[in-house]
Amino acid sequence: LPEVPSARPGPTAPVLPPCPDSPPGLVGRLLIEFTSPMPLERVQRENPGVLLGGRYTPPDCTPAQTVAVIIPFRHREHHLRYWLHYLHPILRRQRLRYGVYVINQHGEDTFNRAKLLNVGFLEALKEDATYDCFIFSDVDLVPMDDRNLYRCGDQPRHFATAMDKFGFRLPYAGYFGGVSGLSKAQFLRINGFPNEYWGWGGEDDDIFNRISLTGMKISRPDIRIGRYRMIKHDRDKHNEPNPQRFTRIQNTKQTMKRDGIGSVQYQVLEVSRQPLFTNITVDIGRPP
Ligand code: UDH
Repeated sequence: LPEVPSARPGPTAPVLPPCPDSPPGLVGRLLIEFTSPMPLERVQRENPGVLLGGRYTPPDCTPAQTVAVIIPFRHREHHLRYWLHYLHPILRRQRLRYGVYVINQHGEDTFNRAKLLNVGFLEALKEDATYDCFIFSDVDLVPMDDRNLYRCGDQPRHFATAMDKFGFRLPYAGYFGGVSGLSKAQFLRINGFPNEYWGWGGEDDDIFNRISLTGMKISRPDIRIGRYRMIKHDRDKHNEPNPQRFTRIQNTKQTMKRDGIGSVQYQVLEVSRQPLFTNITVDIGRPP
């Protein structure tokens, strides 16, 4: 029989071993504080291995997943600098192949966190179709332990299980806010996130409902590992508590079929590749 030619990489492309399940070199508990100023130049200097647009690939192993980290954003430059300062080294130690996407809501209309996250999912995939894991993180949340691995698993994951502002425990059993992660397949299975939560609150509970209604179960790190520091801030302008949230979360079962990743409408105004992240400025419209 003729020998079947195998696709061998050339001598310049060494085959790296798979990245280990438990990365060596993690440090565990971390000291996180937000007092000293954090110039972006310093963060850039400290992260020379991060490529334009906030992309990183481990030099010494082949990761099982490609992770898009999606941050909903408007007017929080100061928080973003701390986030980048703390997270890039953590994600690097976790041996992730990843990219960071800041989804910046254009204009001053009411903020819409979940819709921005939908935009992030689609736009990250447009840039790199190999993303198969999506981590959605608020800009003001920094993990206090690098054993809290930013990866996807066989169920949707909630990472922020023990935030300082909630006394280092879950505020309620169904809490899915702050930092969460879904594989591409899990995200599509729930039709993504709702687009109709304008203003603060409820969208994370709607996402929790979507997950339960499709028969999935949330996975979480132990509260000793899932600890987070939140950067203290006042309520933002144009993100007032949404009075509709209580009735909306009663109706997820009906609304999730028509409202989600399949129906999101927006217009990208600018994509800019910064040294430590990709900024996507987007017009997502305004509440009806
Ligand atoms: N976000 C922005 N800009 C905004 C509003 C929200 O970037 O104007 C993003 C940001 O990633 C933030 C996330 O959306 O982390 C969640 O919004 P939030 O931080 O306002 O929500 P949280 O529940 O705080 O953390 C609510 C207001 C608390 C006021 C407390 C006063 N002591």
